[in-house]
Amino acid sequence: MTTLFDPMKLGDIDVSNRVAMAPLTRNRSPKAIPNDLNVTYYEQRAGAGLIITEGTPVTQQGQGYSDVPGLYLPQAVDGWKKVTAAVHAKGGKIVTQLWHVGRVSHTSLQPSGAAPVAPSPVPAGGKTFIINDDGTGAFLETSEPRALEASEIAEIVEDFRRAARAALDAGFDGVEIHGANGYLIDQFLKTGANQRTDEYGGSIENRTRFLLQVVDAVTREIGPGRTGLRLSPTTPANGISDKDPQALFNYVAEQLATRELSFIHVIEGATGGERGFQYEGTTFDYEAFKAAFRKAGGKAAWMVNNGYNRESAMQAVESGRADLVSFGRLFIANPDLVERFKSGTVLNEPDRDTFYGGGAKGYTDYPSLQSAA
Ligand code: 8OZ
Repeated sequence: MTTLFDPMKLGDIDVSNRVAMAPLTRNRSPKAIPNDLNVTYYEQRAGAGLIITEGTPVTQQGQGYSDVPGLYLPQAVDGWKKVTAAVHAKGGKIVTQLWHVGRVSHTSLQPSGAAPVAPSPVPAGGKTFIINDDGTGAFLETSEPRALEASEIAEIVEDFRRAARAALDAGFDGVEIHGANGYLIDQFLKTGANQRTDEYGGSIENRTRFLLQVVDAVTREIGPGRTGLRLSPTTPANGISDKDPQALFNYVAEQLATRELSFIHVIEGATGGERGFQYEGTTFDYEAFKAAFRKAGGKAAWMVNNGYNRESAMQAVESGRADLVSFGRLFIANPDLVERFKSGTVLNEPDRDTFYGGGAKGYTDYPSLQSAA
């Protein structure tokens, strides 16, 4: 029987166990450059089978939050080199999450204070986290977006490709494309945000075009075995919704199946919330989604996320329902989460007040079993 603690191959990436660290926005990289505090944070968590970094915008236009590290400045690549070296020295594996927020941004974060971009001029209606000049943080309404021209879409695909190359230059084992949580790729996929009438809107095939162009550009650049993808079929995060997510994602599954990716990372239900959440008037079956992928020949590892604990994660892997499970909040509070899961030890509680922004407090000062002893 396969267990949560068994090694496996994720495409070209060998991992020592099936406990992954989920991507977590922490807003502790001023000027979009990873620093020594970030090195310590990731190094402490190298026991994860796979670390997926926080979302790293592929361009400044892809930024939606203050102080998140990017992959578009040479200094950021140098900063990430220290992170990947530290994680590798501890025997860990680490991929970075390639991110474009689309409409989930604020003019103050955009080049020349411009409007954020989106498939269509439909506001997200949510909030983004901004750090003021005095260092205090605030959640502000996202700004009104403008619709992308088709030629600009091709440029963003190219931005993803370039960032994937930068990721390998920075020493990452691969990348995870952020196709989830109401950000740009999810905005193209779903009817609630995409009102286009060109080849990027309307039919499921058209709405999926941008996702597949990004996947193909990234896999051509760094290889499919180093490329993962995160999806959230039914999340309401950042004001996103869809009229028929099952039909959409069964098509996505079939299209992805032929692309030999490293892993598919599925957020079940509402991100960080109710796992049974459904869009109004729809029902989505996660088992059917996975089955559609396997039936179409998809071999990528299947990673699940959202509110799992030790028992439910062990059960998910032992039953074969998932190959890996990722943990966000538990990894914030427990740098040695894998050791704690193995021994069944009590876990540290995460402190919400220090999730976004700030310094070492609530970031690198959670005790490991070893440091506590
Ligand atoms: C929480 C706060 C800010 C960003 C996501 C990148 O939901 C995020 C995010 C989460 O994927």
